[in-house]
Amino acid sequence: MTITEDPSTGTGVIGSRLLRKEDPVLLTGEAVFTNDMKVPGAFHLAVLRSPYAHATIVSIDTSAAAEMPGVRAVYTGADLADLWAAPMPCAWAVTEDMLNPPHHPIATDAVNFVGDGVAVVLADSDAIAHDAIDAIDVTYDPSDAVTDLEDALSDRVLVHSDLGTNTSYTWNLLIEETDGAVQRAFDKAAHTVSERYVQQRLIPMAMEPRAVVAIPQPFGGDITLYTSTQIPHVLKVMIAVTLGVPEHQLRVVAPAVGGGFGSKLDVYAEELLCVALSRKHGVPIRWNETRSENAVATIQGRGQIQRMELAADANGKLTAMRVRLTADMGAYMQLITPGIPLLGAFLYAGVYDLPKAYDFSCTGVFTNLTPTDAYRGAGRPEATYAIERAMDALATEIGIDPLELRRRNFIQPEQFPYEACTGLVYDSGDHDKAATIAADLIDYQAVRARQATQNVAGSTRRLGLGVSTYFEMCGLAPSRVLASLNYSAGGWEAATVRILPTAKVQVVTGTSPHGQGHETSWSMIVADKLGIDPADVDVLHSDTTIAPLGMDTYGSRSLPVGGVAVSMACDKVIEKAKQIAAHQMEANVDDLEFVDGEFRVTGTPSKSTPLAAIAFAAFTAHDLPDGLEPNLEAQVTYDPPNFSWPFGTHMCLVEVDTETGDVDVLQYVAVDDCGNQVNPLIVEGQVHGGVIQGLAQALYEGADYDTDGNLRTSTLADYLVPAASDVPPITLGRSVTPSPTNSLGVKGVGEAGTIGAAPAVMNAIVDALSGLGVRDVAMPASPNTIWNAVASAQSITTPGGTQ
Ligand code: MCN
Repeated sequence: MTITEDPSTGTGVIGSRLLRKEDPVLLTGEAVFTNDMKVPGAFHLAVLRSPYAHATIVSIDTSAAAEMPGVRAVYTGADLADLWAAPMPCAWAVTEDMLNPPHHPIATDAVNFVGDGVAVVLADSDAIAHDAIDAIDVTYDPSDAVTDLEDALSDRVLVHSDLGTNTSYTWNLLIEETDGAVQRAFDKAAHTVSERYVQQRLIPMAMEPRAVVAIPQPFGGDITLYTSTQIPHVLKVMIAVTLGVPEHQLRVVAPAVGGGFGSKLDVYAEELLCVALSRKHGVPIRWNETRSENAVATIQGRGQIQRMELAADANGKLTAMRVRLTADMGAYMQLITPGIPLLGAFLYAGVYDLPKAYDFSCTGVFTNLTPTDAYRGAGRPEATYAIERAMDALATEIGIDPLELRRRNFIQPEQFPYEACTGLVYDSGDHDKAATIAADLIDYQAVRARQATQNVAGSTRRLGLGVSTYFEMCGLAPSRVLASLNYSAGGWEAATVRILPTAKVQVVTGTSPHGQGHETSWSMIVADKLGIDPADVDVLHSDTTIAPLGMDTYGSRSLPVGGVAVSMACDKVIEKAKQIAAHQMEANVDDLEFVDGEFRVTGTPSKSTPLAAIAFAAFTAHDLPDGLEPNLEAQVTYDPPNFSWPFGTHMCLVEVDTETGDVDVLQYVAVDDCGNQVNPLIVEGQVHGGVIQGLAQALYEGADYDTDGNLRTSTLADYLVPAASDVPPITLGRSVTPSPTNSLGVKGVGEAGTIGAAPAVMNAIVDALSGLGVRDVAMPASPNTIWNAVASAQSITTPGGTQ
């Protein structure tokens, strides 16, 4: 495996493959998830959910439910109307005229998707609450449901009739210089392709469904919310706004969280219900989501139709790009629903040197389906899919190898920092290097030769090699850029480093890990900086009282923003310790250096004081410089100057059985460049997980709805999350191009695998079948879909007719 050296700093803890310190508690089952909490006296909440995708609520009779033993209260939406100070929050009004109908935790007059909340029960146990739900009698007046995106655009049936349209917004990215340039380039192009891709809806299916416990304090109105969330800090602010609860009386805690993948980057009805009802009743309220409930009541991801046009000159050099996107919002806007396509808008040009001839437009439409929102990659896997599939289509059109076409278009290393066609500046990259490592690992030329002998006329097992390259925009994000996109929060992150009297260290971080290993990574950064053992560092997080400042975890932001903040806080605390050391050593501050955990007089290494002695001196405060506060603690709030720009090349080798439609993934190669790696073991784990999620979109997963808006894949028997046995051999290579934007030289990696994988797999499948005339295969590429694609291309008559 070709691996370039890991540049590391300090003692070399950074860059080492330290086992994750958070794992023992998870592996032994000792970790406490929200639903594990024992809360005496709690009422259990259950939500009655609409069985119709689109209906008017005619009447609700709760009397039978209310009389059941153990039932404490039953509420309809109308009963609860006074509890809401504002509608459910959407933090991203992407245009000024974006339509966003008010949405409350429980519906009042109409339901707009299967799973929409209609009434709630509070009872002494979950079982009683669920039984009581069944005893509520609701009369609905159902109407046609809008379940198809293109049908939604036609406004044939309106999801929210008072809006007069299903279109919420249209957002364009056509910068001034490109005006006219796009059409001129298409007019002059030697080659063009025009493609249509469908990003099926995906169900995030985190291993732990959502769970909530709200506990009011006995006096004074304070309340603590325990919830399986990625965003305790954002949630606290949003609850304060939506419920009118004074923010200083709210504490939000995310205990152990069993994955989120973006789906727990949201403000959910049940969180608001538990807080509001625990205040109303003065008792703890808890709610636990069932697996099938999770499939409809937690957001879904993707759900886009992409139209992608490329123009190229005779050499295949890209000259212009036009993207038209229709994005499925679902029935309502959740926290950042409308912004997801914008996160992709900046990446359709991928890793390619596209002139300023880029025209992007997206339209967000309502449907009678579960709301969509962030799902691993959020907009960026979709963008990468479109450009990488279209590059293969262009290669076919021109008649050259897809990797060669990519090479002709790569942004070259000397072009960085590179101002992209979108106006954003990519800080660094070396795409040819990543592609070359991947090609070596998969033995690209040998595979092409194998294909030539295997994919001959009559062959029913055909080899396909798929390439996908990507640039990712992560580390979200500079606050000013977020402001320019109308996003209503900042992109900074906070960290405190506190050296305790015995030289053990506490780190307080505003990130909120839920599987990414921040406790280990942040300990390694601190250990490296302070010259101590990572075991001597404790990382405190995910509790807004312990860590009051933070912007939480999503968008692969935690290391390039939060981890960098930790590193900066170390620098700051060292500076303070240096003042104490200089005072005690009777030296000039400027003459001291901090090396291997001790302060030394530069040039006189024998004259030194260990950090531990300074830590104790700060505690006793017996002999500190005048005016210096007696603590060794530093806080940093870091707003990054740019996004973080990881990149990479993935390649996939498949064998497709044309008689059964079965796909065998023979080899998968991922080369992801995320700059310096704090912990390669964690990075590899993140890439593995991401690749499998991307591969799952390509081969297995898809939220399947009937035309009435019923989800047909609401259990794990129907929704095909890959099992360990479905995971192909994955070979990882890496290149290391340190980020010049931050002091650690790091870029995020949490979504990279997902971004690279789906196009690599689908390009491989289409490559395998291209000799049979297949140009595209829809995701998920199930055996049935593949068989039909082959049959259709070959015009075979099947028992069901011509397919
Ligand atoms: N890392 C590193 N060196 C790098 C980059 C990252 O050592 N150059 C390490 C970091 O120190 C951190 C981990 O990799 O321990 C991920 O860091 P980062 O890329 O900053 O991503 P975040 O921590 O912000 O995680 C968010 C990302 C996203 S957006 C989704 S979605 C996702 C993902 O992480 N959801 C996950 N990975 C997940 N992993 C698990 N187990 N569960 C989820 O829900």
